[in-house]
Amino acid sequence: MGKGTTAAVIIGLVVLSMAVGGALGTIAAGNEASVSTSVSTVTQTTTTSSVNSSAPYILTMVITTNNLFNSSIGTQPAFFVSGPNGLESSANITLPAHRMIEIVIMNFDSGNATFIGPQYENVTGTINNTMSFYNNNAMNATQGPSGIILQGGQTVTSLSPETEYLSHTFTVPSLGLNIPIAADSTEVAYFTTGGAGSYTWLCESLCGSGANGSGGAMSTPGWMDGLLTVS
Ligand SMILES: [Cu+2]
Repeated sequence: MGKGTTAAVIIGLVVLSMAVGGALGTIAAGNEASVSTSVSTVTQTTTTSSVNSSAPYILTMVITTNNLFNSSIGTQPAFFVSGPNGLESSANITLPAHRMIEIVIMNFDSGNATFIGPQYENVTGTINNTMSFYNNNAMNATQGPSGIILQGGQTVTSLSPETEYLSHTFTVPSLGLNIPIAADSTEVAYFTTGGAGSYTWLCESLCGSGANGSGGAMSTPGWMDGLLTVS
């Protein structure tokens, strides 16, 4: 919107505001009450969005549980990518090459699952091999309509099945990246991408269906695995 248009909008709003005020004044006069009229103007600021390539690229992933897989398996947990159109499939995740990535994982799964091996309890492939996790920060319906519990966070190098419920992992074996995900938590980690390439990402916990938990979501792209393309 050009300046000329903005000025026209402001004038239009002023005129409209005065007209409404006048109408109110007329009604008020009939009711023998006094109404003060005010004229308000609206100013508009135009923000130019610029991409700062030195800022981290933010990948926000959301894990939800109430996803109908099919009628025989029922619901399964799934990773989604949060994007401009809401929760999008995680089957194909694209990241920029040679860039610091801030990965935010919001896990709404309260379940406990067994990791395929104890090595997946360790954070690897991130800056300092750490991540920060924030528990009990979900909007909690038991705390009343406006209840939000924030109890701080912790930067860790691993999770332990003795102290945390372990839900999932976000693992890219070819990049040495492994982020264990605690139940009901939000986690943030940073890592840098190298050159272009396509890699499998997957969850290394037995969170799917079947006798050993490796079916359903665990073997389906867009649920607990997919392709990560760096380009
Ligand atoms: Cu999983």
